Amino acid sequence: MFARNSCRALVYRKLLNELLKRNRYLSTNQNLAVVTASNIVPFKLADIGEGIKEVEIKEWYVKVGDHVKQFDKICDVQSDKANVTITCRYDGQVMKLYHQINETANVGEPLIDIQLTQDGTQQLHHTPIVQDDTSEDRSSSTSTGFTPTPQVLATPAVRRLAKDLQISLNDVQGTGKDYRILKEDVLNFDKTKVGLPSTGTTTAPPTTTIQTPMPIIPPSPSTVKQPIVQPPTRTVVSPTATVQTQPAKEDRHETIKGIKKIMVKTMTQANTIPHFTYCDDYDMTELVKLRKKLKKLYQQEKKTLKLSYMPFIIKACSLALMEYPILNAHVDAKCETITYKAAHNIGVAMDTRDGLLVPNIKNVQLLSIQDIALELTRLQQQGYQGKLTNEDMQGGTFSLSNIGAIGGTYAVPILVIPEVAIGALGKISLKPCAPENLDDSSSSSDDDEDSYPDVEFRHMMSISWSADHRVIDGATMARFSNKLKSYLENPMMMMINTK
Ligand code: CO6
Repeated sequence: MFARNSCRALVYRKLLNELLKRNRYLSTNQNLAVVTASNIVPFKLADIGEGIKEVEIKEWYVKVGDHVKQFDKICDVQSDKANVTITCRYDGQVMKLYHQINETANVGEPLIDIQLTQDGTQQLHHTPIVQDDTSEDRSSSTSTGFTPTPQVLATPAVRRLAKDLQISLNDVQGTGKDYRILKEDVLNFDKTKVGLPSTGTTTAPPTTTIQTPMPIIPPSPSTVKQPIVQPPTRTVVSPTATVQTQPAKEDRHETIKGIKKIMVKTMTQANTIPHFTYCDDYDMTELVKLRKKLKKLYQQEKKTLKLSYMPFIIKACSLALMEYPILNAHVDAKCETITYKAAHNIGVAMDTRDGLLVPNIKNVQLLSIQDIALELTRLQQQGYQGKLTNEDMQGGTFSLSNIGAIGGTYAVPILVIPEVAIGALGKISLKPCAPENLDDSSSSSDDDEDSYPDVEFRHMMSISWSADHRVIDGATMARFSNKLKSYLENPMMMMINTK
């Protein structure tokens, strides 16, 4: 018990340190110096990491004259890697917005001016961050700074809403900065709650209440229970596909910006790397049967888990990468060093509201297929809502693109540098195939058509690999692909090898 408490204390201390680091710009005297006589402080865009220097303003949640409190949403910005919601650090009144929608804001420069309330000034002087506790009274937590207990970040209004809806905030996954719970998180949770069966097992809250970014506490291995989440509703899919129903009357010019601009840069860069593509066909029939059975079992147990083929394929890749670590590597810009990555952070190309993004599932080598399914669903939901975070996007080590979810058979995927390999999955479809393992006596001669074996219909999937040919050779890619194929064609082998 004592050991568990001290372990918890360690985790909380790490968490608090991280929060302090993230908010360091607030605790410096620099900010105090800019408070004017009229109590107006410029609220600057903080460093959001990854060397991001500028962002685009996507949405304002405030206007001049609005009264704001700490943790209120200020605006959504689109960075190089993902969308980020910027939240307020002060209590006060908005005096000025520095940018229009779609304008570029620079890191370190003001987003808005806020006239601080008396309390706000005190907060600026005494407390770098406020962590809301579960009570409505915030002053108790501000006076002493941090309380080393797991806390949920949410504004009083959100807490009130949760209370009205009889929802425990500990059960809600926050999508705001530092996993703060926003109003829509509570509303979405409420909808999900209605859709979930009422049995205790499926609605069980997460065993940990710490809302923390992944790098501090990596995704939980299978020993940690996670709630069964609702799959995203397919009505919101195809975020980027615009269906043109009327012929256009004239040409239209569009500035390439945001994620599209990033795509121009990353794809052009990646395409300078000499790469080859290697394709093969996998027989997915056994996996199709297994998934069908598992889906039925989940249904019988009234559990809702979105179990597509991807979690199996992602896990199988990780198992195969154990034997071919060179494919889970990074190469530096000058191609002088190969770094064999310990974590299997498998990226999944996603067709999101904002375009093509590749968030990754962290530490797949430690996750069960169910863990992967849950994390993929979370990323997919975040992607559809335009809410993938930098954490979701950073640190990928190997990637997959399931273009077959939309259609198609073959594709030549482009590397996600500094990764060295990426696979594009085609559509799994029934195809006539010659039966395997024919013994010699039944094999046909070319001129004896009658002795051709009967064809069988099998669920086939084509896979196209691209690899960095500076460090990967075709034989390695082929051997890796064969290994992966053996797992997917005999999913039982996968189970045996899963730790
Ligand atoms: N074959 C057959 N059926 C499939 C496939 C394939 N390949 N993929 C998905 N599905 C099924 C899946 O099993 C679900 O079926 P049910 O469970 O029976 O409902 C259904 O289709 C919907 O799957 P969903 O797409 O929701 O989930 P999945 O986990 O398979 O994929 C995703 C998640 C995020 C990868 C996907 O939604 C997505 O965004 N795919 C598009 C990725 C993309 O745009 N890639 C292109 C990048 S550019 O690579 C590139 C080289 C160029 C072309």
